[in-house]
Amino acid sequence: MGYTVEVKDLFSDFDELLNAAKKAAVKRLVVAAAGEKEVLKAVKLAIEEGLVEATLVGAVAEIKAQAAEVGLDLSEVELVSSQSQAAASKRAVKLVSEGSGDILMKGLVDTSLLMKEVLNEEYGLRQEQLISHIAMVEAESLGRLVFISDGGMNLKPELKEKQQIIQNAVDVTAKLGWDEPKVAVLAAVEKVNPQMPETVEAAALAKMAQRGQITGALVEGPLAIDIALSKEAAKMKGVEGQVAGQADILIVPEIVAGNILGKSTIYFAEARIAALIGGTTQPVVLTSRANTAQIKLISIAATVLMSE
Ligand code: COD
Repeated sequence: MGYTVEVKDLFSDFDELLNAAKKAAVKRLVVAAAGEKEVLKAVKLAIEEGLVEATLVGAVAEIKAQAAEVGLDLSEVELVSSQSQAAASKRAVKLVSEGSGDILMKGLVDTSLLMKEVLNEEYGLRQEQLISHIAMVEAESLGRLVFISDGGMNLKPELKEKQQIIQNAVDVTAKLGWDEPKVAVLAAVEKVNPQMPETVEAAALAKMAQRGQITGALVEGPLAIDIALSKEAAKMKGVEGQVAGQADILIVPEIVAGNILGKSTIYFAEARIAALIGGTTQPVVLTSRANTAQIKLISIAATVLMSE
């Protein structure tokens, strides 16, 4: 029951992405520390939409109590007992790495705790490469989805790590149907200025992409965010190129910039953000406690498409 995403502009918003995921084969979602209402509401929605079957790992009595409150029928759901957040994270990661699940989802557990399990050398979901956080932003003002990386995992990545952060984002968007995404490596200006080291790195990354050290994408930088997103701004500043004004992926210099950028889109522009992890052997849904069930559902939908 294969499903192939056909056109790049298929997902101009989250509803389109969700509709595409509904046509994909059903996946098994394993939730680490699942005893939380919004998480269980999202699982309920994902089951109802035909996206997933679920394995819920955590304190079973708590899961049952919360499930009853949100009306999640547990008769078709697998429950795995683990008392602590740490034990639930480990068990959930192991289930996915052993092939008893297709997608890992973060429940009521700290990101760092779950990520340490994901990174575990013995049973984690890591490959050789760096793993990274990718935020998927739906902003009505832009009329398209834009990805931001890495505003959630790698604290102060160096050049080599940024190369992998870009490649992970490109690989994730490729799985979602982007043919040759346009990547803007962000800085405050477009000219290389040795006093702004991120401009030097951005230029190096663009050159690395030209030389085949990053594949499957058009990479340009340094670009300020207005130039990356707005054709008018790019025109006014006389910045040409295939990425200016049309970036699909924004690469930020470090976690603080990415975190502030991502959260700003929500509070200044009423954007919706879903989060994923790139570079792992299996897709990981990384949601924040502030996310509604609907947004958690969108993250699940994206990972369902990624596992096709
Ligand atoms: N990709 C691959 N391997 C990694 C990565 C990575 N991103 N980070 C660490 N490793 C490997 C290291 O090479 C090492 O082998 C092992 O994992 C442990 O490395 P440490 O000790 O440097 O890493 P940790 O365990 O201290 O931290 C890794 C975290 C992902 C937990 C850490 O980077 C973190 O807490 N990031 C921020 C997460 C967060 O709070 N996000 C929320 C923001 S909204």
